[in-house]
Amino acid sequence: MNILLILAVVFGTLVLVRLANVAAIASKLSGENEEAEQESANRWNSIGMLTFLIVGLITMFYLINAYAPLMLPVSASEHGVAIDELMNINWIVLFITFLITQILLFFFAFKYKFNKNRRSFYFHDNNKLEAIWTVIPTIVLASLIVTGLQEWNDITNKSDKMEGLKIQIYAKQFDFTARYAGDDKNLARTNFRLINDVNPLGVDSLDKYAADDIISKELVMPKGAEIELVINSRDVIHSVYLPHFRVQMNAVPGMTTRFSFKPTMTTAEMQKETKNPKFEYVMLCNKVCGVAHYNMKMPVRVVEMAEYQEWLKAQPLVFPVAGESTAGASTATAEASATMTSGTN
Ligand SMILES: [Cu+2]
Repeated sequence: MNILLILAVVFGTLVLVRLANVAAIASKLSGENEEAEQESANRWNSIGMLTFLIVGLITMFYLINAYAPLMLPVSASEHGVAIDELMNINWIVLFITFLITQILLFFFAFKYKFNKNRRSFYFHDNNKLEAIWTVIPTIVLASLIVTGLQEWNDITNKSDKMEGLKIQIYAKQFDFTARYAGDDKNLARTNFRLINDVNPLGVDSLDKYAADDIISKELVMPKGAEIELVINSRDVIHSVYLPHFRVQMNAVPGMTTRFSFKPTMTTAEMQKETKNPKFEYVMLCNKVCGVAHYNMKMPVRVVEMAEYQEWLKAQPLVFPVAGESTAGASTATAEASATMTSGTN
């Protein structure tokens, strides 16, 4: 259907061009002078400019309206509200500038088409005019950049000194794994040399914080808590992208990146907000990292604190305690699994 439409437009245009050629030849044969012919061409060109402006503007407003439902819903994080505000200010400035320049461009092409009775006005330069169109955009752009940088510093400074709920996001081709710190609130150190089938993140079992670390294939966060994502990659550069929280940070092999934020709406609240009972948050990989990149994602849920505690208790430990499937590991068992791990390496 779309191809048919495109073909119709292409052939339609070709027919019009041929018709115009025929008309030009006909007028030449009938003895009309060249000047009249030029005038007619100018007139049609100027009408074309005006039509393009009007059709273009109508199409633009139509598309903005038609695709509005595909935009992200309100931000589900605290800093996201500020990012959205900044984004909106950018859009307003861009939109006003776009409208003024395009309307003037095409309207002037229509209004000031060649007129043999009009002489053009000549002036060499105008310093005042040049100063205006240099100074105003400079001030506007500089203030946009400065406010953006300030906002970014606020968001990332928090990451440096934050004492939040630490969750490691471990990316590899092609999935994410989350690790929670457990009761001791500290993530045990990891080493890629320790990675094997039973220890996919290479957690160092000799670390005193290792016993209660928990791994999960789903990112569950309590509403209202400061979350500190500790981000690592096993192979290539990935990106941790949580569009609904306005969070994005690269996962870089060989280094740790961080992002701190505070979720402000549970999944249930967002379902109400979007009037979509099937709404789910999602974490996506936002770097083209290989053949299955398109499918690299992780389900995300935000719940109330009590529900989060319940959920956390039910998750498997990185180093499961023999005869037990849930939390409550002791240091002794961590040491036992340490021996196991070093034995397998
Ligand atoms: Cu990826």
